[in-house]
Amino acid sequence: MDTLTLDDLSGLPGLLTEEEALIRATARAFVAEQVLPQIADHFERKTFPDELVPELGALGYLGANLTGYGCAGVNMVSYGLMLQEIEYGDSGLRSFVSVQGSLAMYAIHRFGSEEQKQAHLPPMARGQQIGCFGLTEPDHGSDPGGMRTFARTRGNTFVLNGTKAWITNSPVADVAVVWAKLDEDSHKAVRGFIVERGSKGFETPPMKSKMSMRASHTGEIVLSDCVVPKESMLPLSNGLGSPLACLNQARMGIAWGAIGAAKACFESALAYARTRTQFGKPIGSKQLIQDQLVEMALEITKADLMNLHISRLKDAGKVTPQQVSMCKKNSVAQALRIARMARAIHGANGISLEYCPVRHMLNLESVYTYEGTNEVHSLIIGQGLTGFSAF
Ligand code: TGC
Ligand code: FAD
Repeated sequence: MDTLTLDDLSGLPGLLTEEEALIRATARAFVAEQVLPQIADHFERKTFPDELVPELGALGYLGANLTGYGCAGVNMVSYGLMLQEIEYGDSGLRSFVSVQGSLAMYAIHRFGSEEQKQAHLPPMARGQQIGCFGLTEPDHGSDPGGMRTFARTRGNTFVLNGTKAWITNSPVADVAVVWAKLDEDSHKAVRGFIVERGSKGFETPPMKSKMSMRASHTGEIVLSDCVVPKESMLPLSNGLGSPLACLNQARMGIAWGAIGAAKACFESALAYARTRTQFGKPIGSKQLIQDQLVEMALEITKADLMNLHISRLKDAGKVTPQQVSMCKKNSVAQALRIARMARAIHGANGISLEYCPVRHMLNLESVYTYEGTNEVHSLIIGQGLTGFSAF
């Protein structure tokens, strides 16, 4: 008999414009041809497919929802759809695209001078300059306002001191957007700085022993009397709200992306359940397995429709940070649940990299924590509902 797909259940294709559908199909083909055949091997060897970066640029995926400076200028829905397809491949590759576009490029686009935009955005859009975004510190993750990275004025320069930890792309970044407190400022307001590789006192050692996001470069940014020109400061950045505004962009993309990983896990579990036989019948004919598959499909459908709705609001300039938190929290928590269920449906084979669920499951543990942990997003929404800050 004919079987239903996730798209049949959600009706998502009927809610997309022709351009959005084309962007989705192109990203799907790119991932099928260039990512899926090699990604498990990269994950196992703890390497990143660096050769795909120029291709990501050529396809217009880097800073895709920014306008001008060689960026594609697509809407949030199109950007979300492309991130979903990319994370169907691997969360590490989607992280690369998110950090490059939604964090490093967005920060320069929104808070930078015209000279900074001209110098960095076109090569970053082409994938010829790699960026990273340094907000988290070893002792300040959920609470970035407590950061201990400082910028001190010295003549025509700033001298930066501090350490950022768990920074995606930092080991290979040509430019780092670093958030630091301005020492001379009585309020010690947080400002953004563009630090170029090669600056004296700038080091980016990789994080060791990662069991998640293995196909992704993750490192520290160590600033030891790092001297940068005065023009390195992002002139329009002012206060913690500046990096948090960048997070709004990235979090919405992550909400779409995580459901891409969930879809890959669901499809793998469905295919396995239809062919794996136990007690003389396919396990997919068993009620308990069907119940799990239905649960996965339901959560994927709900997340897709919520992400689409909130992204349409974002495209209309009407979204709130709490709505973005809802999407990030829901998508990632459900994707992680789905990955675990899919892993279990594969039995012992589920712990092998031959099947995708265990790789996605391990990656999603990072996604659950970064860009605001699951709990931080509860507190953001909870504050909105009650009026009380419970951080
Ligand atoms: P709070 O006093 O609430 O806010 C400080 C200022 O910021 C404003 N603000 C926002 N502005 C824009 N968008 C938002 N979402 C905003 N949230 C707050 C706020 O209005 C205020 O402005 P002003 O003018 O009054 O000063 O700050 P708080 O210190 O109490 O902290 C609030 C909290 C906990 C919500 C925030 O710090 C937070 O979101 N913590 C989580 C940290 C986080 O998400 N880090 C992510 C690092 S980057 C990353 O993980 C990249 S991984 C990417 C990848 O590989 O894909
Ligand atoms: P903590 O803040 O120490 O939290 C520990 C636990 O306490 C969590 O469960 C948290 O939910 C809980 N908790 C904290 N505060 C509260 C509270 N008030 N009430 C209740 N519970 C609370 N950062 C960047 O700046 N740039 C990057 O590119 C980047 N990439 C990353 C890539 C990876 C693979 C990973 C794993 C992380 C990355 N991060 C990045 C860091 C990430 O944003 C932080 O890990 C995250 O913000 C959480 O901070 P933390 O790890 O210090 O945890």
